[in-house]
Amino acid sequence: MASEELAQKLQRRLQLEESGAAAEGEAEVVKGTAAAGEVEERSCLTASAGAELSAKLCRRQDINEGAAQPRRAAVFNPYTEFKEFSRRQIKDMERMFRLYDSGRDGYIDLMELKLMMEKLGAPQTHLGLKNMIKEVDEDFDGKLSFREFLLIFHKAAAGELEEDSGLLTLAKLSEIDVSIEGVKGAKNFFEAKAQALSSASKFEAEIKAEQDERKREEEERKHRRAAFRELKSAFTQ
Ligand SMILES: [Ca+2]
Ligand SMILES: [Ca+2]
Repeated sequence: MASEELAQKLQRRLQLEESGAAAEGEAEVVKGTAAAGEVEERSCLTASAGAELSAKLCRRQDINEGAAQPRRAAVFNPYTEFKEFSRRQIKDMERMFRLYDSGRDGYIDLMELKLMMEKLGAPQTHLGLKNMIKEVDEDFDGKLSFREFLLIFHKAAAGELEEDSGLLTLAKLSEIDVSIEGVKGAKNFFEAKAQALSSASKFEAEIKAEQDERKREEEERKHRRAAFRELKSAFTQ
């Protein structure tokens, strides 16, 4: 049966439905709740196996008439979603994303982000890394998709990131020249990068100090335990 013929039949049935008359021999048809997406405006019938077919026919008819909405693209298109960036910038971001997605699974996970920040010269604490991901993790899977990665630069360029946040540091240390706001006194990108590096080395020093502190505490504990053992043996003798 030609699809046109089917569509005509369906159209006729829809008319019957709309005018309140029951279609002949179609008593089992249930008027469904509005179908999601492209068919809902046409009050297509859904909710039964037969209805599924009619929804398909309905869409076919729409396509024939040129009235169908294109299906929402399942593939994320960075060029249309991040119009503020040039193609070159997005290419650069993609290159950077691929470079640090060493597992090549299309995501930058916590360990990969850790390595990235180390390579950029701004190592972060475990908590710092988690917070970086959390700030752009739209789907809450604990890792960065390419879209979420672009969000970092989007937020950086829009001045939506804290001055000393890990994400802003990442954006500034990347080789990608998006005009970044919120950098006090920085005349240009390269100056911003120099500033970020100096605050990164400050941060590195802080991490080092934290580690030294932990080492010192561990030493103290050892000493105390040794002293305690000595004291105990003195009493038990
Ligand atoms: Ca990965
Ligand atoms: Ca995610």
